[in-house]
Amino acid sequence: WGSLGHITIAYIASNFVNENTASYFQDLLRNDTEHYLAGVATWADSIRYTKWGRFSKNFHFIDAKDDPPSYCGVDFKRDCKADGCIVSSLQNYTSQLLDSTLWPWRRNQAAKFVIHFVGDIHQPLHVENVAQGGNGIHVNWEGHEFNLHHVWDSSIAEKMLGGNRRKPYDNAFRWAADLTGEIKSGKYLPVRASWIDGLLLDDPIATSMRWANESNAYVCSHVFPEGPAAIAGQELAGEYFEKAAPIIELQVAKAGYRLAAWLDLIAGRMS
Ligand code: DCM
Ligand code: DCM
Ligand code: DCM
Ligand code: ZN
Ligand code: ZN
Repeated sequence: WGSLGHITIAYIASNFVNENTASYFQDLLRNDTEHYLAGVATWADSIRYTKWGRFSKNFHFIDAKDDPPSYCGVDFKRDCKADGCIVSSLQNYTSQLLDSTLWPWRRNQAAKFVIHFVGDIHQPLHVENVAQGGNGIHVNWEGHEFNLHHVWDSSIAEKMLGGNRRKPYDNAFRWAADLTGEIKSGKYLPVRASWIDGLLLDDPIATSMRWANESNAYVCSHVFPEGPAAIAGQELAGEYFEKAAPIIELQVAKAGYRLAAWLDLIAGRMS
């Protein structure tokens, strides 16, 4: 996701964590405001292109070698590269968060990675190999050329919200309030329990593989409903947008709610 998606997910999570979790992560992240999660949600993107942060470049995705739209699916052994992927990274940084022998700065950094990667794994094109998660597919967006990955990361959500793209925190705060309402008492209330069913703190791989497979299924149904070749060069801000927008909203809501539950489990174990 772009900044808007990541910050929204973090604000949703801060609306659902319990009090103990909030103070635990406010301490660890050295920020006692309501922005303690939102403020670090894009940190992992800010370092991935730097020299020291380059090691984490491949941690934002897993390249599922499936064949959309006829077959979708992620396979950890097949798809996770030897130097890591988003699933192994969630496992690694979750274990670091649970390791009280590590220096606090290591756990601080682990928290920032977990907050970011729980978000990215819910973006369908972060769990797909085709054209490097859609980066190699050129499409049109309101008449301008973009790549498909960027459209799913940012353009669709930005169009849904309107407002000023240069103020992601304001927009994210409002979007998060909206989605929080839908989870608490609106259209997501009947399904929210299923979102956190089977969360296993002792098996972050199994847990995040469920998230990855669920997200990857949308590659077949909504990203490439007629296959990758059919989408190249198409204008996506019309009908395609109308179908994709509800999926993005759902995935962002789910990611925020799951992040809250995951952080609750971690803070619960540590106190
Ligand atoms: N980004 C960055 N530095 C760059 C290029 C991009 O910080 N040189 C950030 C801005 C985008 C985000 O990365 O919002 C996109 O990240 P991903 O492409 O991991 O979703
Ligand atoms: N960090 C690191 N290696 C360094 C310097 C900092 O891993 N050489 C980590 C520690 C923090 C994060 O980067 O978790 C950024 O820290 P801060 O926000 O305190 O600058
Ligand atoms: N990305 C992805 N799958 C890949 C390669 C990249 O999901 N196989 C994501 C990470 C960034 C965006 O695409 O969000 C741009 O990546 P890069 O800057 O590495 O091209
Ligand atoms: Zn992305
Ligand atoms: Zn990312």
